[in-house]
Amino acid sequence: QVSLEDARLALSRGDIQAWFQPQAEFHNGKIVGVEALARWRLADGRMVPPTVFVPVMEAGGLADELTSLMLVQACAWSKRWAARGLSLKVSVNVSGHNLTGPEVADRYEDILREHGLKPDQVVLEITESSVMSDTARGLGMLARLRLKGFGLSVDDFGTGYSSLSQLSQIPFTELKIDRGFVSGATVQPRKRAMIETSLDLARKLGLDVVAEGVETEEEWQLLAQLGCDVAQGYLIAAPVPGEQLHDAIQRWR
Ligand code: G
Ligand code: G
Ligand code: NA
Ligand code: MN
Repeated sequence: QVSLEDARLALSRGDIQAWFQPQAEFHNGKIVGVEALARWRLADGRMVPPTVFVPVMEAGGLADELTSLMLVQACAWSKRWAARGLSLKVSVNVSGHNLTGPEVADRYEDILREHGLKPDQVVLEITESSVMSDTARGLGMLARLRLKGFGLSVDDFGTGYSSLSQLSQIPFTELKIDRGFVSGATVQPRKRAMIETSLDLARKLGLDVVAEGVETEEEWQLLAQLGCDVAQGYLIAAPVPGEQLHDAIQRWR
């Protein structure tokens, strides 16, 4: 649907932007973080979904360029929000294609330093486990990032893209419960059981728990009662461009 050349051009022209979706603490509703999500707007206004262009970029060797761009934008916005009194952690998605060697970890650290951000203000969400869970290089690079102070989150927990073996090998700080378990959990005991078991494991490993795809007040109530720490989903806000984040947060509660 999109060519590698299109993707390369879009990156260099600035047609790819980070949008941000807020994350709220269950216990008081306070917004404590955002997830950066890549958005590509074509000249005619149509959007190319990340599920289409991210794999093209990854296959074509552009994974690192995309992630660096997302980190730079996350840092830049983080500083602007801080100036407006919003102190937020920023989560950025990475995949096995990003974990190519120690020099990449050093560069991510450099990007933060250039923007005056501390690594403990940034969480890297690990998707597509396969590539890195079986390479020593990927595991080594994640360990290096963690030592530098970056948070590490296991994304889509409970789906095929994340696994218990990943959890045991990588020094994660956070677990994101996949929205497939959140949706329907109020009426399906089996989904609720999956969430309870994930929470139990996360507690024992000392991980923060983020519930993804929270869409209704009923889901919020259930997840709060079960003991999740942080919620992300349309109930709070959809992903928005950086300049709209402040307003999106104002509309929430
Ligand atoms: O934003 P949306 O829900 O459409 O995202 C669809 C998928 O694309 C999600 O799995 C999300 O993690 C992924 N995605 C969005 N932005 C990025 C990015 O910057 N890097 C990577 N690797 N994946 C991303
Ligand atoms: O795989 P990852 O968790 O990064 O995917 C995030 C994706 O989920 C983004 O594309 C985002 O737009 C989408 N998303 C965020 N909140 C909700 C929600 O409440 N419901 C649904 N269906 N999708 C959501
Ligand atoms: Na993610
Ligand atoms: Mn997810």
